[in-house]
Amino acid sequence: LGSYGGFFTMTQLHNILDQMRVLYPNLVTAKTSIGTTVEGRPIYMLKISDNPDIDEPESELFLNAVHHAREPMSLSQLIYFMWHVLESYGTDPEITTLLNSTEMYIVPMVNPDGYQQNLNTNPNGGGMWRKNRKNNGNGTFGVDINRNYGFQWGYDNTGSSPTTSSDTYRGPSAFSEPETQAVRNFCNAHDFVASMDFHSFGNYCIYPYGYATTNSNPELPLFQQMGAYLTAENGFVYGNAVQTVNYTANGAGDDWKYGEQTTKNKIYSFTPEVGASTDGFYPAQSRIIPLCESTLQMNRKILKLSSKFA
Ligand code: 0X9
Ligand code: ZN
Repeated sequence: LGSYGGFFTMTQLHNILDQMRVLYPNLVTAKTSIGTTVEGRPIYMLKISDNPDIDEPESELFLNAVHHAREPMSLSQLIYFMWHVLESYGTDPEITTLLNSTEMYIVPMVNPDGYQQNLNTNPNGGGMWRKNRKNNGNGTFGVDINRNYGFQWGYDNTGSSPTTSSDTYRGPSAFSEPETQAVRNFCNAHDFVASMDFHSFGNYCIYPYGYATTNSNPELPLFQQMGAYLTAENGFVYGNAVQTVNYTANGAGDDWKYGEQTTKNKIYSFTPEVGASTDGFYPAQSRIIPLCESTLQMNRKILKLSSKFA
């Protein structure tokens, strides 16, 4: 547990990522930056696999967290899962086989500027900043980077806001933000078959599309099957984004990962919302480990699922 109400400070996160490499140099790369934020922070990525420093012809999985600054539980459970995988290699036959046959790419914190903003204002947790820290030039700050992706961006002018002060401000144009550009470029440079973008809260596991009430996902039955499989242990409510959370959202990362890349390498993308509604954005310290446990089997399963795709 970290010292930010039980969550990780930025320094603690960086130390953990470095420590993973020190302890498991044969399973994890050193942290590398995939882009630089508005305020100049690196967006770190680690790869976990056997022979991590070599690009092997294996199925690729992409996991990321903290698009939204006030959702630190999404980070904690991802770090927990990373340790689990690293510690299990060589003793747990399933994890061993999976790491031998897949490559996991992990961006634990897409929005470090927003996260640091909450750390600055509420050093014991509780800060409610959501967006990045773009200076909108009119006295307001922040773009919701989960409304800034270039798939049906701004669709119908609902499900994201053109108003700069809004918590769901979509930005001046699709991919206007360095954080979404970094994720886009990273995905385009890889061949991911599946992805999870962790958020909180609600104990959901949702999938595309979220931009419109009329769902045009051509593979809904397959997603339904995968959703049932992924959530069999934790009982998260799974389903299409709009029906599950009951609002439309356009320019979200999950829609882009699946929709925009259908002609190239379609990514089966999921958005888990970690934590019960009673947990809120900053669960009590005693809840952090149980919530990390709540996603463990689901996270193992997305790894297993990605190994099934060539
Ligand atoms: O609204 C969001 O960005 C996510 N929920 S949150 O409370 N963490 O902000 C859900 C996004 C789900 N995906 C789509 N609607 N496409
Ligand atoms: Zn979120």
